[in-house]
Amino acid sequence: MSYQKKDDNKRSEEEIKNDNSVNMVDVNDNNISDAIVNDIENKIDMINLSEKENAKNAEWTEVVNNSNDVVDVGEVEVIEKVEKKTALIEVDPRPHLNIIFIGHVDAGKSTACGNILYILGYVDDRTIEKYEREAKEKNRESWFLAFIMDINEEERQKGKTVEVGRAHFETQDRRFTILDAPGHKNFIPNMISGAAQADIGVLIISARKGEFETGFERGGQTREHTLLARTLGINQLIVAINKMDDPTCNWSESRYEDIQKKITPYIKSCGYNINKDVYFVPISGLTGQNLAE
Ligand SMILES: Nc1nc2c(ncn2[C@@H]2O[C@H](COP(=O)(O)OP(=O)(O)OP(=O)(O)O)[C@@H](O)[C@H]2O)c(=O)[nH]1
Ligand SMILES: [Mg+2]
Repeated sequence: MSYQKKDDNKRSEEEIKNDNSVNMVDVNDNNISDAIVNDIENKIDMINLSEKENAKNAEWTEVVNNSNDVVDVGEVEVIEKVEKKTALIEVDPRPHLNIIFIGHVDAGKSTACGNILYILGYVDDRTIEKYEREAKEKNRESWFLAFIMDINEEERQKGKTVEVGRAHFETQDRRFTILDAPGHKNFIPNMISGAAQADIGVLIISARKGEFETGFERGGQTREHTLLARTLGINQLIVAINKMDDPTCNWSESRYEDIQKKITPYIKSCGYNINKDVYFVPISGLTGQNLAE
């Protein structure tokens, strides 16, 4: 590109000095005019370059949008993870509830939890038969359903839950996680950590002769667990009066009512509204009556 000084040679120096359109540069100075020309040329080149880059970027975006092949592996993984997460949220919109089973040692919490899973079809017959054999070998025949929840050797050997057991089940419109707390007073810290995660509590009380009395009236864990549950934010309580099949009570209405009458004032004193937040039910965790409903 060249710069033409047209007709300037015909004008007097005075004229040229007074001409504002050319005053900004000394038109006689070839070096300066060349610098300006170069500068303009550079600017044009830069504009062309950025236009080219923009076009290239647009092309690239189009390719990325149309094909996964050009996205690197790391990006693909991130996209897949996000898609999976979104899919999970979309696939299962049912609400989820954590239910904790609490109560005095040997009240039948693990048996009830295990039997719920069995009744709902989460445990097959072969596994149950295996647990029956194992329980027999350990002289704990009646504990075979508890073995569904009590999975470590120490728990099975002693017939006592130590760690909070966890299991999942679902119904048509809800998903549940059951938490099986230990009843023994030595494991209260574990019970607390389980109860702190729970939305609803199931207080299991044994109706067997002597067991209700030990668990409630003689300093058992029934009271402590109820108070802890309330303190830890469990606002709804199902009180399941268990072992109703046992020969010492044999589904006796008077035994059920007697236990209900004795325990109600204590539950109230923990802060529960008996009519609104508490639901009583007679059950047998072992035979499964009133369990899954
Ligand atoms: N007859 C009868 N026995 C039951 C019932 N539920 C539990 N048992 C028995 O009670 C004993 C203790 O049962 P578990 O389920 O281990 O009791 P738990 O409340 O989990 O005990 P911890 O975990 O030690 O607090 C076992 O021998 C069970 O067979 C029941 O509904 N009827
Ligand atoms: Mg247990």
